[in-house]
Amino acid sequence: MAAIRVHGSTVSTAAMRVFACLYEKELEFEFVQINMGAGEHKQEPFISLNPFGQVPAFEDGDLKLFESRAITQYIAHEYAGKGTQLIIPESKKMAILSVWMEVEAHQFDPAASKLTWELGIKPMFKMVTDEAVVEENEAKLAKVLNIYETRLTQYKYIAGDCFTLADLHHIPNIYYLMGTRSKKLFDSRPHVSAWVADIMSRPAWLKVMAMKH
Ligand SMILES: N[C@@H](CCC(=O)N[C@@H](CS)C(=O)NCC(=O)O)C(=O)O
Repeated sequence: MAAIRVHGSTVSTAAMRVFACLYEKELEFEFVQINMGAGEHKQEPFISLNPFGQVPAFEDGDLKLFESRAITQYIAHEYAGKGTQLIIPESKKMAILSVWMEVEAHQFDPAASKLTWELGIKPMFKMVTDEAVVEENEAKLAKVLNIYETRLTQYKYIAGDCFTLADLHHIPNIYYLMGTRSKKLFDSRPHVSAWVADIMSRPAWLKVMAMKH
């Protein structure tokens, strides 16, 4: 049995965030598929791993975690010597990286997740898209991306000159949105568009994509 286990679904943006991190760090792991359609994430044994009943849940030996961004930060610290360096071992630079991880979680993700749901996931399950929600959240996301466009004229990546967790955390929602009409919000901003092309072509992300087939 592998020491690292991820319980989740390859449809879940939060689970994909963890898979991308594990592949960047070149770590082996076991994927335990949770059948969300059957509600397995709301029942035992899953809710012993995450009482909030959301995927992913994570185990590394005795350590049990949930919340995808807490999991990626654990992996990046615990396995600092392996694979891609996703954090910065200098406190001021790390503080800036933390700022942009918070920006992703509290500015980018709320709007991006709603658009992923309305335009990416709902059509997959033949559910009807709520146009008012799309309009409201495209406007919110556009404002966030204006700030990213300015930031990315100064730096190649969102937290500085290197690819870090702050970039990685964005990838799953951007993956869904690039297959929807919200793609235009990224394409119309040249520096955002170049950043998207760069982070979406990382070999670790291509391995996450391969898990879906
Ligand atoms: N903040 C959590 C969010 C987890 C989350 O929303 N997971 C979704 C799938 S992406 C889920 O399990 N949804 C089912 C539900 O909430 O019932 C994280 O980053 O891990």
